[in-house]
This record gives sequence, C-alpha cells and structure tokens, in this order.
Amino acid sequence: MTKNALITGISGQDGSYLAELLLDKGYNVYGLLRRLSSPNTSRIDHIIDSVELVQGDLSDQSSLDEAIRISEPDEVYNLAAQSFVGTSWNQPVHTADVTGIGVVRVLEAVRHFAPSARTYQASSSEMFGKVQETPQTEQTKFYPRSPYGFAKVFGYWACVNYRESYDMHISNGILFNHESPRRGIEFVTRKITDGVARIKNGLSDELRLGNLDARRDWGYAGDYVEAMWSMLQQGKPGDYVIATGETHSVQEFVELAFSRAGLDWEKYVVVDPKFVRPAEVQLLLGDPSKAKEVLGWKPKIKFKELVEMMVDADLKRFEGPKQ
Ligand code: NDP
Ligand code: GDR
Repeated sequence: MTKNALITGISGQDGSYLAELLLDKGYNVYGLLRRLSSPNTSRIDHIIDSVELVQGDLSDQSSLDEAIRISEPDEVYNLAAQSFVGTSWNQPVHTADVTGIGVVRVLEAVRHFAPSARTYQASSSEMFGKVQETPQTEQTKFYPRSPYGFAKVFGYWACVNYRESYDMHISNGILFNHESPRRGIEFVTRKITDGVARIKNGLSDELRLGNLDARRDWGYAGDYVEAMWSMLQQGKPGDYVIATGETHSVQEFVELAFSRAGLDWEKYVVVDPKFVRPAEVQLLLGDPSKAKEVLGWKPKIKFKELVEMMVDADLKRFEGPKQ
C-alpha cells in the first residue's frame, strides 16, 4: 500500500532532497508550507505538481493538527525550524518557540491525530556545543552554545520523553553539518561558494567572514536524507549520529573553494568581527558507527567533492543571466 509522508520544512534544503527521495520511493508526499509575503518554493518548484502542500506554521497548533488530519501520515519528518545559529541570538524567543516548542506541537498533533505514525526529529550536532569529548557519539553530553542549540536540546528531550511516555515511534537524527548547492546563502559554506563565484565574475572584490578556525564535520545533504528515511524503517525507534567522521576548518573550505575557481583566497578574504559569534562551537567531529551498524548507512560524497560540487554549481549559476 502507498505510504503517506508529511514533511515540515519542505521548502528548505533538506526538505527538498527528502521530498525527491520519498517520491522516488513511491510515497504520497505532503509538505507543510508557511505563509510568506512572497512564496519561497524555489527548491521544490521542479516537483511541486507531485507533492501536496498544506499551509501551516510550527508556532500554530491548530494548523499542525489540521496538517496531520489532512495528510493521514504513516511517517512525519519534522525538519522545520529557525535553523540559522547566528540569527538565534537576535531572535532567541522566536527560535525557542519554533525550533524548541514547535517540536512539542508536532508531537502533540501526531499523538492525537496519527498516534501510530513514525516521527523523525531533525536534531543537531549543535547540541554538543562546547564539546566534552571527541569524536561525539549518541552518548556524548550536550552543552549547547546558542539559543538555537538549547532549543534543539529541548526538542531532542521532548522526543525521548514522548517515546517513553506514549510508546510512540520517534527517532532523533543527530545530524552534523550537511551542505549542497541548495544550502541557504547565509551558512558559511554557501556564503563562500557564492562569494567565490561573484569574485570570479567581477561582481565583488572581497568576501567578509568570521572565525576561520572553527572546525566542522561537513557532509552532503543528499546522503543525509537517506539516513532520515532509514531511521523510520527500523522496527524500533532510536537516536543516531549522522556524520562523516572527518573534520575540516572554515579556512580549509575557503582554500579549496578559491583554488577550484583558480583564485588566491588571501587576496579576497577579510575577517570581519561582525560575523564572529558571541559563543562559538569550535570543533565538531561525529562518530557515525551506530548508523553504519544498524542502518547500514554511510556517506558517499567526500569533503573535497562537496566543495567542488558547490563551487561548480555557483559558477554555473552566474553563467546565465546575472543574479
Ligand atoms: P533550512 O533553513 O534550509 O529549512 C528550514 C525549513 O523550515 C524551511 O522550509 C522553512 O520555511 C521552515 N520553517 C522555518 N520556520 C518555520 C515555521 N515557523 N513554521 C513552518 N516552517 C518553518 O534548514 P535545513 O534544510 O538545512 O535543515 C532542516 C532541519 O534540520 C532544521 O530543523 C535544521 O535545524 C536541522 N539541521 C540541519 C543541519 C544542516 O547542516 N543542514 C544539521 C542538523 C540539523 P521557509 O522556506 O518558509 O523559511
Ligand atoms: P552552523 O553553520 O552554525 O554550524 O549551523 P554555519 O555554516 O552558519 O557556521 C559554521 C561555522 O562557520 C563559522 N563562520 C561563519 N558562519 C557564517 N554563517 N558566516 C560567516 O561569515 C562565518 N565565518 C565563520 C561559524 O562561526 C561556525 O563556526 C549549521 C546549521 O545548519 C544548523 O541548523 C545545524 O544544526 C548545524 O549546522 C549542525
């Protein structure tokens, strides 16, 4: 029988890749989309006739109840969030509401209207924050370093609690940074590859960045949505670290990206304190052993390929009409 899936955050980077994956697998895909003054469906325009969009917002319980009633889901993927760490200091209450309490609203809607649905929660390596051990596993203690981080910790524990209280099938994917040509423009990887393409095309002569020493475990979003799906196919729910097991600095990303375009990064990159965060997560490195053993999951795209894929896509974007 055809399964129904509801994706919150379908218009985001991960939502778009996950929708493609589920359509390929024959699902009926429903997506929660919030009302904006100007529609923001550019990442899903190519599949928009194949998915069912339902209006709703993570801050509005009734819209989530209605989305669950309409979609009658077998699987719910809660990807919606105020997802930019930097903004979470400017909008801490909004971030806590959407990224934190929003999870409880989704869980309540599932509990009341589709209690046997399986639920995926987009938890984050930002929960590790000021890390207590390296590499980080499912057992590593959380020490969030931003309003985004503490909202995600709240959402994580809400999922564990609903699983234990109501015997619901809820899994947390503790995903480390994952990127793609569809990554939002303010995240550092895409900011760099977009900056490289602008400089290469004479549209800009500098790229202003913050902390170049921060290290992240960067993977490819297309690989990571497969892990999300796989968690919901298991007999038992659980929590999984999804990562590559490699860490690189922002500066390494910069060097590779500029050299891909034949540019010398030192001529263009300016460190601007405006982009340095009030509290930083200096080093993230995940250990995905559990995902490998239980889900049979491993990442396919390596760091260098990821950087090249993103630079090439942004260079190509500037080949057409200038944007
Ligand atoms: P994006 O920022 O690209 O997408 C976020 C999505 O959430 C968008 O569809 C956005 O809609 C939607 N959204 C935001 N606020 C609301 C709201 N109030 N009500 C309904 N929808 C809302 O994030 P990603 O795709 O990169 O990430 C997906 C999820 O995974 C997020 O929860 C993120 O925090 C988490 N995560 C991401 C990681 C990564 O490296 N990418 C790593 C670990 C966790 P709109 O288009 O209207 O803004
Ligand atoms: P992050 O991603 O905070 O890890 O959260 P981001 O790309 O924003 O930052 C990564 C690191 O780069 C440093 N940095 C800069 N960051 C930005 N955005 N802009 C800059 O100019 C800049 N210069 C240096 C940052 O200080 C940081 O150390 C992402 C999001 O997708 C979250 O939703 C997700 O949960 C985590 O990844 C895992």
